[in-house]
Amino acid sequence: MSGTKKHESRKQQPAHTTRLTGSEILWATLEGEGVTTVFGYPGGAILPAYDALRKFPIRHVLVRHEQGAAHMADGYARASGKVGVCVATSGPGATNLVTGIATAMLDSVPLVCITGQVSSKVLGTDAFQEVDITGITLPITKHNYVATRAEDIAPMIREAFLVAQSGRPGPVLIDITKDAQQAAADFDFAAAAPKPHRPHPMLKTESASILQAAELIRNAKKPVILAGHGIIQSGAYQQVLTLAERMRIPVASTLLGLGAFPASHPLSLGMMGMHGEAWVNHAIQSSDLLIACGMRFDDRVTGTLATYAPSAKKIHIEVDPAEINKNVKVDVALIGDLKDALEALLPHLPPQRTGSPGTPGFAPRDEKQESTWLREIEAGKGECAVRDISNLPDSGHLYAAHVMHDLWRATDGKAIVVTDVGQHQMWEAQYYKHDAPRTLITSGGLGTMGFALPAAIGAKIACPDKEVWVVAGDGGFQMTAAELATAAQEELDLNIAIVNNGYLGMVRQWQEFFYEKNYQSTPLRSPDFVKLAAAHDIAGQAVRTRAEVLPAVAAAQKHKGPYLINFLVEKEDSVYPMIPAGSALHEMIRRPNNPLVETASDK
Ligand SMILES: Cc1cc2nc3c(=O)[nH]c(=O)nc-3n(C[C@H](O)[C@H](O)[C@H](O)COP(=O)(O)OP(=O)(O)OC[C@H]3O[C@@H](n4cnc5c(N)ncnc54)[C@H](O)[C@@H]3O)c2cc1C
Ligand SMILES: Cc1ncc(C[n+]2csc(CCOP(=O)(O)OP(=O)(O)O)c2C)c(N)n1
Ligand SMILES: [Mg+2]
Repeated sequence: MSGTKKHESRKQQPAHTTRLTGSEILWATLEGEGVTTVFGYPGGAILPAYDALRKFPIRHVLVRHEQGAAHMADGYARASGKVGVCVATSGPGATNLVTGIATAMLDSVPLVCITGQVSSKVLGTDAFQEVDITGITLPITKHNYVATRAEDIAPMIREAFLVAQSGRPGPVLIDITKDAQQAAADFDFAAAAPKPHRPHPMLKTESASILQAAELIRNAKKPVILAGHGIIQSGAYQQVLTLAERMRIPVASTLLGLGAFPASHPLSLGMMGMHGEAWVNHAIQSSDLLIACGMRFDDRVTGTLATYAPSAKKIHIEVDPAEINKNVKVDVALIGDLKDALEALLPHLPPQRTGSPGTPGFAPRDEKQESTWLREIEAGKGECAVRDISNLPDSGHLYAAHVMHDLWRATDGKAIVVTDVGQHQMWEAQYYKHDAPRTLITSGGLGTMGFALPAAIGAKIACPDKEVWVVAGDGGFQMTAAELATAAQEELDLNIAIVNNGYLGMVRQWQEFFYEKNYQSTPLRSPDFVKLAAAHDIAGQAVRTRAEVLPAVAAAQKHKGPYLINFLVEKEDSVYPMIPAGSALHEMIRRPNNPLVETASDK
C-alpha cells in the first residue's frame, strides 16, 4: 500500500500533492526512495513517526540497542550497495547511534539516520531527552539536518539520499522535531527532489593527467595496483581486471578492498599493510609504480611514510580531492569516479599484449620484463608464505587459522563474512579467500568492536539468499551480544562463529610484543556462549579440535535459523606478519620458528 495513495482522497490537492503529517511524509519519502527495511528503536520524541509506520510497506527491525541499528544499516548498505536506514529517538537513543555513525563515516558507507527531537518550542532548554545530536555528529556525518517544519522533511530526506550516495559515500543524519512530525504539510515526492548539484570543480579527470598516467604505466617495470574499497563503491571491477590483465600488473588489496579483485586470480597478491603478507609488502616497497585505485593510504597500509615505496612513482585514482597528497605525495592524480577514470585511461594503454604498432604512443609490452617482475614477487613467497594450513597435521590444537581456512572451504569461498575487530579479523583476511565483492564486511577505519553481529543481521536482511557468517572474537561479541535476540526475533538464518581465545587477543598481542607480556586487563572471562544462544532459543555447539570444525560448520549450514559455534582456539597465538607502529612496511615481525607454534597454555 502506498502512503501517498492512501491519503489522496483527504483533500483537494494539486496533482501529485497530498496532505500528510510530517510522520507520514517521513515514511512516504523513504518509500519513494526505495527503502524497504529500517533498523530502529522507539521512544517519546519519535513516537508520532512510529505511530504512522503501520500505513507504509516498510519493515521495521527492532534492535536491542541503537548502536546495533546503525551497524545493521551499515551491514545492509555494504552487502547491498544501497543506502542503509536507521531510526532512533532523541537523547540517549540518538547518542547510542554515534559509534555506528562514526564506523560508517570512517569506511565511507552510505547511511541515512533519522532521529526524533524534542519539540521546536523547547529546543535549547535542556528539555527531557534533548541533546544536540546534529552538533555531536557534525564531524562524523557527511552532512546533517534539523527539520522543525513538516514541509522540510521530504526535501531534506531526498537530499540526504543524494548526499549519502554521491561522490565519496557517507552517513547523513536528519533530526526531526516532534512537532514537525505531528504537523501537516503538502507532500509531493517528485517536487521534493534535490536540485541537480553542479559537480565539484575538481571532479573531472584531466586528459593531460590521463596521458601522463598511461605513460607511467606503459614504462613501468615493476608496477603494482593497490586495490581499495573505492573499487567496490564505484563498481569498477571489470575495469581494474582489464587493467591488471592487459598490462599483467599484480594486484595488492587493502582490507576493505578484499574481494574487489578475485583472490584466486593469478595476479592477486593478497592483503597489504600491517598484517598483510610479507611478499606483498616487499613487492610494494620494491615497485617502481603504484597505481592506487580507490584507496586512501591509511597508516595501517603504509607503515612509516618516510620510507614508503621509495622508488615508486604513484598514480592515485580517487573521488575525494581531499585524499590526494594527504598521506602519500603522488605523481599523477586522477580525481573522479574510479570507473569513469579507468574507462578514460584504458584506451590509452595497449589493447593487446603486443600493442598496436603504428598507433601513436602505443609501446609494445615487454613480456620478458613483466615475467621477471612477477617471478621476483613469486620468489618472495617462499618461506614468507602463510603456511598452507590444509597440509598441517591435526596436532590436537585448534588454531583460528584452521577455523578460517575450513570455513572458507566449507562455504566454497562464497559466503558473506562479517567480522568483528581484532586478531580473528586479521586471520579471516589472511585465510578466507574472497573472490567476489561485498563478501567481506568489516570495520576497517574505526575498528569498532561489536560491529559483526548487528552488521551481519543487516547483511542477511539485505541478501536473504546468501549464506552469512559472523566471525567475532570473544571480546567484541559481548559488546553487542544483545542483538542475538534480534536475530532470533527476526528468525534469521544466520551463522555465528566465535573465535574464543580467552583474551582481548589483539591487545594481548601488543602487550606480548611491546609491553613485556604484561597482560593487564586482557584475559577475558566469557559466558558459555552456547548457553547464551540457548537462552535465545538459538542452537549451537562448542568446538575444541580441528576434526570438529567441518562437521560443526555443516551443522550450522543445515540448521534453519541462527546457529552459534564457540570455537575454543589456541589462547596465545599471534597474527603474523606484523609491522610495529612507526616501522617501515618491510620491517615486519615474522612468525618465529614454525608457522603455527604450539604453546604450553593449550594442554
Ligand atoms: C585491527 C586492524 C588491523 C588492520 N590492518 C590492516 C592491514 O594490515 N592492511 C590493510 O589494508 N588494512 C588494515 N586495516 C584497515 C585499515 O585501517 C583501513 O580501514 C583500510 O586500509 C582502508 O582501506 P581503503 O583505503 O581501501 O578503504 P576506505 O578507507 O573506505 O577508502 C576508500 C577510498 O576510496 C575512495 N572512493 C570511494 N568511492 C570512490 C569512487 N567511486 N571512485 C574513486 N574513489 C572512491 C574514497 O574517497 C576513499 O578515499 C586494519 C584495521 C583494523 C581494525
Ligand atoms: C569498541 C572498541 N573498544 C576497544 C577497542 C580496542 N581493541 C582492538 S582489538 C581488541 C581486542 C579484541 O578482542 P576479541 O574481540 O576477543 O578479539 P581477538 O583479538 O581476541 O580475536 C580491542 C580491545 C576497539 N577496537 N573497539
Ligand atoms: Mg579474543
